[in-house]
Amino acid sequence: MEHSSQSLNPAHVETLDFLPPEELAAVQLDRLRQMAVRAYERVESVRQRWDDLGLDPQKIDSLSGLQEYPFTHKQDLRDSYPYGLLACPLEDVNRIHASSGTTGQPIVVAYTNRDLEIWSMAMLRTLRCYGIRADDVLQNAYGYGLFTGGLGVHYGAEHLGATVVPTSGGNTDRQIQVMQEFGATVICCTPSYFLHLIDRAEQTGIDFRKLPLRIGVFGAEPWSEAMRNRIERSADIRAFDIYGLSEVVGPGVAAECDAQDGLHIFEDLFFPEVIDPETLEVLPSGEEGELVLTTLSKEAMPLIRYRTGDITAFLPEPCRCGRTLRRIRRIDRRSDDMLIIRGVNVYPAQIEAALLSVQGTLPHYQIELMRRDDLDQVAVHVEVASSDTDSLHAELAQVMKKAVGLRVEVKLLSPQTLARSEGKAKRVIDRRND
Ligand code: DLL
Repeated sequence: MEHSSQSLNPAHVETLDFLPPEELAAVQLDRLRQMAVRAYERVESVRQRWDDLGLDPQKIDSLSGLQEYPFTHKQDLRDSYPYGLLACPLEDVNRIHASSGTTGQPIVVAYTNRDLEIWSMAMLRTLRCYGIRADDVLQNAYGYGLFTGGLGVHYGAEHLGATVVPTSGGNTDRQIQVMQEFGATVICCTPSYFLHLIDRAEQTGIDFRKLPLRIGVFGAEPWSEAMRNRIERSADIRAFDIYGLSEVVGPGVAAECDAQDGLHIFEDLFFPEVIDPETLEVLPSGEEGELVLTTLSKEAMPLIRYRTGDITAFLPEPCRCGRTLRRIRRIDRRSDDMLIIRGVNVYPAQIEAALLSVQGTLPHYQIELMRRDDLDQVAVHVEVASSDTDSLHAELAQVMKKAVGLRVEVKLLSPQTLARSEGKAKRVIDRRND
């Protein structure tokens, strides 16, 4: 079967996860050239830029040839808001999603009908990676709307044949009620929202471990291995990581498999590179850098060498699940996440790992940055279950100093003190310019 029709056939699409590497590379090269030519011919700003650099996409004859092409940045999407990067007439666009981002400056992403079908197939492959089946009842608590999480997961799950319960985000008590009454076996939401669901359920005397729930599909924000352990234990489920970003498609770019050891990238659809964010050189497998993605099938808004800002590395070993798709390490931070405190580089992920390594802490925390006497200070607010707060406080202060290399003020809170999020958690509050 032709690879292009395979991409759209639910019965065959999974074979793309297992292609021999040479065959995959041939599919990628063919699609890359077509994609680049499409962008060049149809997007004015792309053509101008490539003409200035003397680049002719017809001449791309190897995957490494892509390295001559300039990167696309988030700012390019903002500057072209809303329709400047479309590679098809608006009447061929079947759906729009948008993300407001942390800065509030919006970006828009567009899909033709074929783009939507391919996205559904990418999501179907994602859900199969986790072992989700047609007889599962899948509660989708990712937000429906301009955010890609809700509808992205929804159509993949419908194509899989699962029973979809489209709760969207929020309305926590109702989520729990639906989960119980409909017998959900799969829950999809951000990891932080799932922790909130667990908490709320406990308060009302409901134990997730006693429900039929067996799989969680968690992503859209960074989470750690320590967080996974806590989640899996408190709900007696397997918690899988799902990665994606609106600019490129939404969820369904990369997914963990049964091995829970890195995420397979759907490389026939998204060509990945890992670059050094300073020198911009492409890094060899195993080295940590910024993930750069090129869409290989998108009609409405092809993106060439999009700098995601997400930090990861390729895992060089083959995966024991047998998929030949390369894996990336879980994304625990972004290049713009880094906090510089009194000259020391600190990532929220380091703080989370340190906090959760101490028994008695709860996975609800917030990092506060302040300025006192012209010096940056960092305080970590964390909810704790323990009543022996004195020794816990001392232990946390010590662990934190070791992990971060700075004195961090630790503030212990009673359970349920911090505001909960229904989508992406806000972990850092910066009051340095207040
Ligand atoms: O968050 C798409 C999505 C929806 C992914 C549902 C997974 C599940 P955006 O709102 O555009 O899209 O945010 C994309 O979120 O560049 C990462 O920084 C972060 N992110 C997404 N998934 C993960 C993950 C959706 N599994 C941005 N781990 C990305 C860590 C993640 N960070």
